Amino acid sequence: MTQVYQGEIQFRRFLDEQGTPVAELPGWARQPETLQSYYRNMVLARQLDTKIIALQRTGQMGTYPSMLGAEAMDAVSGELMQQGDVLVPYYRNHSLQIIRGAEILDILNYWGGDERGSASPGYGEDFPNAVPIATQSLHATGVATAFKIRGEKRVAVTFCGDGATSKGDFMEALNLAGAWQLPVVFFVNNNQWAISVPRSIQCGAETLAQKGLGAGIRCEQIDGNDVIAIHEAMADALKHARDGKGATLIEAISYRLSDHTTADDATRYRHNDELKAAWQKNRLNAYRTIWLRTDGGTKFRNRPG
Ligand SMILES: Cc1ncc(C[n+]2csc(CCOP(=O)(O)OP(=O)(O)O)c2C)c(N)n1
Ligand SMILES: [Mg+2]
Repeated sequence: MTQVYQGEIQFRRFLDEQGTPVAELPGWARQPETLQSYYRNMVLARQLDTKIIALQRTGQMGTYPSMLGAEAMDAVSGELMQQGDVLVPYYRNHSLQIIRGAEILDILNYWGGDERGSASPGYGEDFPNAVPIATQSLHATGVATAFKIRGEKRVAVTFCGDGATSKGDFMEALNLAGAWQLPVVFFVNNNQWAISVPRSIQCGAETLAQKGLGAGIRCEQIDGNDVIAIHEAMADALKHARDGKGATLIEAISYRLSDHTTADDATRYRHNDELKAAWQKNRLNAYRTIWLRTDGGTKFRNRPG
């Protein structure tokens, strides 16, 4: 027999759990400005999340999906996407929507049950939240098809969860993106749970990233808590799409540190030990220690250590 194809998936990571470099850092990561903007975005996301959950618990807000543990992906993606790009979000991208121009009030309105929260001018051409799982993957390919036909150097960026990658819509979207070389980035927040279904039993593949291999598109796995890895992966994916080379699938390994939504109680189906271990991997505190030094983060050594 002749081997006709062999694929591999790379995992990108620059910082360990304490925020110490484990690989050569890119040049930009030695300047404090970009890192500080990521840190600021993450802190704002966490504060808003805490506030909204408090509002929900006191009867002033509807059912709400927390961003806890997903802050880094939004923080970086929101800075790297251009204004003319189109975000096709899922229901855990509130912070990304705010970075791209939505008002906090829009987010509060939407999750408070007022659909006008999806219609404010702050969203520009970005799409409203998709609560039906994985439908937005196909919408993003539609947007990317329009960009391609018009010859515009714009990119559609869409997010979904690990569970969404089990749906036909997601696989169809990947297939079309590969067949037509569409300028789209599929960003999968693999937070290990689809409500009460763990990642381990929802898909037989070793990685979710490798679903891109079958569609003929670029794909990689990254540490979803590592802002530098997210930056590098997203910047490469956006450039690839803008250069007319087609789509990328990024699988970011994270953990849903919250209940699925405020209507859920995760203590009924997952062990506390797992949650505790996941908190150790969340770097927000490690980033704070590094970036709040007076030198603004320049103490990062540009070598593994
Ligand atoms: C088409 C469809 N089926 C079922 C649901 C119910 N549902 C809401 S969230 C969810 C799990 C999604 O998990 P995942 O894709 O991993 O995203 P996460 O919530 O973990 O970020 C399901 C099944 C839905 N919203 N839409
Ligand atoms: Mg999930």
